[in-house]
Amino acid sequence: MGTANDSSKDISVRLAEKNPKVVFVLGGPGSGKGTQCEKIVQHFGYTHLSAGDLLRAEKNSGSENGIMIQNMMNEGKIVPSEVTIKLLQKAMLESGNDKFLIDGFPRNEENRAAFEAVTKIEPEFVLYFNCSEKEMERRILNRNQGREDDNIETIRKRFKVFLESSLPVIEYYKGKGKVREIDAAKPVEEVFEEVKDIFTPEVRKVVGGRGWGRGCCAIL
Ligand code: UP5
Ligand code: MG
Repeated sequence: MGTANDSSKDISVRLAEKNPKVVFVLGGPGSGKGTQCEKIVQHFGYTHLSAGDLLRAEKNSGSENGIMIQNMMNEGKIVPSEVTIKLLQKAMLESGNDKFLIDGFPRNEENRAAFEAVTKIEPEFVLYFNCSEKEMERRILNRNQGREDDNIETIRKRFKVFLESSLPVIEYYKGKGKVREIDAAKPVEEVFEEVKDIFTPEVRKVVGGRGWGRGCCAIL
């Protein structure tokens, strides 16, 4: 008879068979992760998985973890890795796609190590939206989507957790040469211009460009 362990192993094995391509999309609260992911999906055929959205859906489904998730999110705290990783794995398996933008995860060192240990997936790269707290706060307070954690008290806690726990994850990937950093304080379309460059393969940039100029020689 299968145990809980067997079934979590099973999901990891089935996911590994898909050999998914993963990009982690990181940045502070309100830096524009969700906004840019929507645009990447339209242009580059990825599936967008926001860890925060998956947790909110889990909370609303009345699951046994619902109250715990709600309490942690309202305090800006990081939900245990086990819960988030299961939701991400399930969403990846259920999707017909094999290219994923994982938005807002991993948020701390433990998230990162657990995801790697459980799924054996290494991200292709990490997209990091760098933005000032002042601008992020302004955006969140203007958002008006009824998110319970979009109040000034929780926003401050989210910023603190980002600085203390999430930035070290970005530093870790910087050390591996995997971070693609974007100035996210600019208007949405300008940010996306930079994002597009990162997702466009060198060869397509050259062929699709204005001609066979210097860019072409640089890659030959
Ligand atoms: N906007 C976007 N880009 C703009 C631009 N360039 N110029 C001007 N305005 C811009 O954008 C925020 C707002 O700004 C929007 O109104 C947008 O129109 C505007 P959005 O794209 O939503 O930013 P995003 O970075 O996605 O902000 P979000 O608030 O979703 O980020 P968080 O990281 O805070 O939220 P998330 O949903 O990822 O997590 C919420 C909580 O869930 C966490 O605090 C934590 O408690 C929990 N959580 C976990 O525990 N574990 C996880 O793995 C994930 C989440
Ligand atoms: Mg978001």
